[in-house]
Amino acid sequence: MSDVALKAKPEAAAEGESQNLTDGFNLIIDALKLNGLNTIYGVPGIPITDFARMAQAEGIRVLSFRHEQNAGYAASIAGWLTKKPGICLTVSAPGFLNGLTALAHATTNCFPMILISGSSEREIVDLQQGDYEEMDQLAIAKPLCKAAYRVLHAQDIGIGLARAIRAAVSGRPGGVYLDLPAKLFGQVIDAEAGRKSLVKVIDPAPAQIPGPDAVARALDVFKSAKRPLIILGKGAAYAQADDSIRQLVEKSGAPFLPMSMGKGLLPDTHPQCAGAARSTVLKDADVVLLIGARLNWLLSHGKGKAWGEPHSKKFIHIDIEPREMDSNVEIAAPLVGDVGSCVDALLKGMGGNWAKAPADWMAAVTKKREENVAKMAPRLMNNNVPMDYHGALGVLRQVIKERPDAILVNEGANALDLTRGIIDMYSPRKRLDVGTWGVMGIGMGYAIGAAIETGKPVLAIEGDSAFGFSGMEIETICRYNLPVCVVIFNNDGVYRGTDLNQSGGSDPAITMFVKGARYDKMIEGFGGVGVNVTSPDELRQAVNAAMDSGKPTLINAVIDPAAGSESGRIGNLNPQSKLKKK
Ligand code: OXT
Ligand code: ADP
Ligand code: MG
Repeated sequence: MSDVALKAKPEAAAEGESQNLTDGFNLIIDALKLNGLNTIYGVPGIPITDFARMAQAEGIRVLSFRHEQNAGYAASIAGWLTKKPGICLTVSAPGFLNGLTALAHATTNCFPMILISGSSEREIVDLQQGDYEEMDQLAIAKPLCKAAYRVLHAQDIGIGLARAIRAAVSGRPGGVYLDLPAKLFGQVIDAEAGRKSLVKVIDPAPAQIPGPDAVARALDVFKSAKRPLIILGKGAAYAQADDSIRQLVEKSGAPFLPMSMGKGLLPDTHPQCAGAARSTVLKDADVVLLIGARLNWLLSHGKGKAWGEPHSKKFIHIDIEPREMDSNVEIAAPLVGDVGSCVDALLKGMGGNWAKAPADWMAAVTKKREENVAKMAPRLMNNNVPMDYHGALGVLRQVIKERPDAILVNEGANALDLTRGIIDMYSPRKRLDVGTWGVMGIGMGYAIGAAIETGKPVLAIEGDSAFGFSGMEIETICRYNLPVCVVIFNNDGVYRGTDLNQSGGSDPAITMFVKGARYDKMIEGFGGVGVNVTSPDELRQAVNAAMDSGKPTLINAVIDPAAGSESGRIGNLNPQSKLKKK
């Protein structure tokens, strides 16, 4: 921690009072650094510009974005990757609101993040007298995050940040809002009192050990399985209990199904991986062990046709949040605790003589998996022009195979669903995507956050629509010279580029973009490398060059506008009118 001695001269010192003073600016910086929070993602402006300048001067890495939402997504993924809250800094009202979507996204996805926003004069805001950017930000943030706090006095900054950190990372992680009114920054207090007021948070996310009865119950149910299945969610990846999870899976001999951001916890090429036999394992398993994955829409709520109902499946559920149990279906063996402690307790209980899952079950899963892989294989080898998704992804799959440490960011509809299925992941926390809400717009923020936090090369595979939500941040990528290669699957629109305006009028159809757009030209304007490719061979060359050079690159990959389908793999969620068309 830097000394809380004066860095910028607070006002009172000029008036000849004590020289040993500090102020809100310095205390916030010192509190962040004391807790190892050394990176801020944000957008400057009133009232936080000087704060951000001083933070940079004091050695905090401050990344300036073009829009707060993207800074917020960067902070949210930084939290997931590091288990420390990612920090997003915004100005008041509009900047705060721009950051709020990302805060809600962090909360929904259980990523630890703190949105710190400057705010206007409390007295004027509360009397609604029309201050500059007047808004009751605390009240608005509350329903969208785990906790929301406001600090009014400089001596409370240390406690305020400590509360925010604990709320973000303890128990189920999530988003926290910290409201800092403009007046707070300039408040001056005695430097020694200020130093003493800071809090270094000890053990911010304490282990949550499962009860012995719950462990014994879970083992009983698991042992009774004839067709066990282990589902690995993004909570399992977040926990960073990678070795224990691998041991549990291998000891059990059961097939495992990785959720999208759980991919790579064990390699997708592992003999027990059931990613390519998804329908079969969900339908036929008799005991399902969920590790850090919720039975939400992405798992058909644990019921219905996808789960082979009527059935007599039993669920064992590991989650840190007790209220997640029985949220959608009855959980036979709830195991409440942190993933690392729960998995270690199961491993201990399994001992050295645990009988592996019946061989005929694993054989049935392997058969289905091999059939699906074989069906897909020829499609991935094509060198067609115009390119289809499979031809392009066949190339990108090889790029990741050769660089298993690279981070893959992915959003879109077809561009998302086909990438998830086709590109194998080999190592944990390398696949970052739209998450629980299916949000378009995470792309460039995630790419920047991942490059900054991990120092690894990033490949972002983006639908052309998805990219548009955060596209301006390619300037940010160029400005910080980050090793990010963006591949835009350009099929002229949302889902497809072939829609017609059903009125017959001259406006384009609602899902259509400018035909033949050249996104590669955008990055050239900022000094990055832009490439236009029309075949898988050209794509291979361009991506390899980008990943090898580490230069900010944007590849416009021209995809057949007719290749996609409505909403990718989730077209069934679109409501349709049963009435006849007019
Ligand atoms: O077992 P079976 O036989 O069933 O086979 C399965 C697997 O076993 C098999 N498989 C494999 N086979 C062979 N080899 C391998 N390696 C392999 N791996 C798997 O393949 C099948 C399918 O497997 P999968 O995918 O795992 O299974 P399934 O059944 O699909 O899984 C179900 C789900 C629900 C878990 C899965 O589909 C999933 O995770 N889906 C996530 C979907 C999602 O979140 N989508 C994003 C939102 S869509 C929409 O909302 C969009 N918007 C609106 C919008 C949004 N979202 N946000 C905001 C802020 N504003 C607006 C917009 C604007 S998308 C969108 C833009 C789209 O246009 P773009 O231009 O960006 O993109 P393009 O579509 O490319 O044009
Ligand atoms: P996915 O979308 O991959 O299925 P979800 O976001 O639905 O994953 O579920 C993640 C779950 O993981 C959440 O219910 C969350 O409470 C839980 N979780 C997060 N961190 C931990 C942890 N360290 N230990 C146990 N559970 C955790
Ligand atoms: Mg598209």
